[in-house]
Amino acid sequence: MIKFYFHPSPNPAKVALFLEETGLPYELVPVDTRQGDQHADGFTALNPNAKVPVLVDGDATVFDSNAILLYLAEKTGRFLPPDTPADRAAMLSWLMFVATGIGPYSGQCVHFRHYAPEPKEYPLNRYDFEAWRHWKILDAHLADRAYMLGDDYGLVDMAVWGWAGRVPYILGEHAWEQLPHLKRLFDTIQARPAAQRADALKQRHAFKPVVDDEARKVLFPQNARLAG
Ligand SMILES: N[C@@H](CCC(=O)N[C@@H](CS)C(=O)NCC(=O)O)C(=O)O
Repeated sequence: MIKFYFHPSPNPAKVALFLEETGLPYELVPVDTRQGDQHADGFTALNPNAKVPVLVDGDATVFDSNAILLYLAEKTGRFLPPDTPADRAAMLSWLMFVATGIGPYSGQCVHFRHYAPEPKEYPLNRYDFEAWRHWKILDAHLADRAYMLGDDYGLVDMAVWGWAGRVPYILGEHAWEQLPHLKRLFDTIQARPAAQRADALKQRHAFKPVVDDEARKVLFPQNARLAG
């Protein structure tokens, strides 16, 4: 059976949604990143990048959330666009836009908005600007289509959903007012039973609820050099 290494955070959420949409049987393996589980030898043997999600399917090990989405879509033949060069090009472009733009800039924006010590005006200004710029590109793209690739819900929408749930935390509490098309997509996906089931996975394990000093040490180990 598929093993899904999970923490209730944006990148694993995308994969949780795909698994719940397809009904593929899987075993949930909690990785409490606030307790440092991602640095355990057994886990880094699966993902040398020490981050969730990871999927183990027989002798196949896949890490990086968008790679996992593509792997599962190709395995099941589900949630892929029509097999034409133009449709596949659009799918790859937007999937990689989420992987290399939305995710990393949103993650850094969260870091500087919520976790970094002062002075942070310069990095917050940069990452807030870049995160907004990426989210506004998605919003404009969604102005005249129901889903990321047109009329049909698919794996790119799932990749967007994983991060979209955190938009007010990433960009500020009134951010949705400036992203109406994205909000419409998010609400549409959020209403799906599979999204409710994916959200509920966090209740399957007593994940550490706070980012305290101990959690900061395992999440941001580079900061130890700055202390004292
Ligand atoms: N590019 C990776 C990024 C994965 C990632 O950043 N995962 C976060 C949770 S959303 C994590 O494991 N954080 C713990 C850490 O950085 O130590 C992906 O898309 O899967």
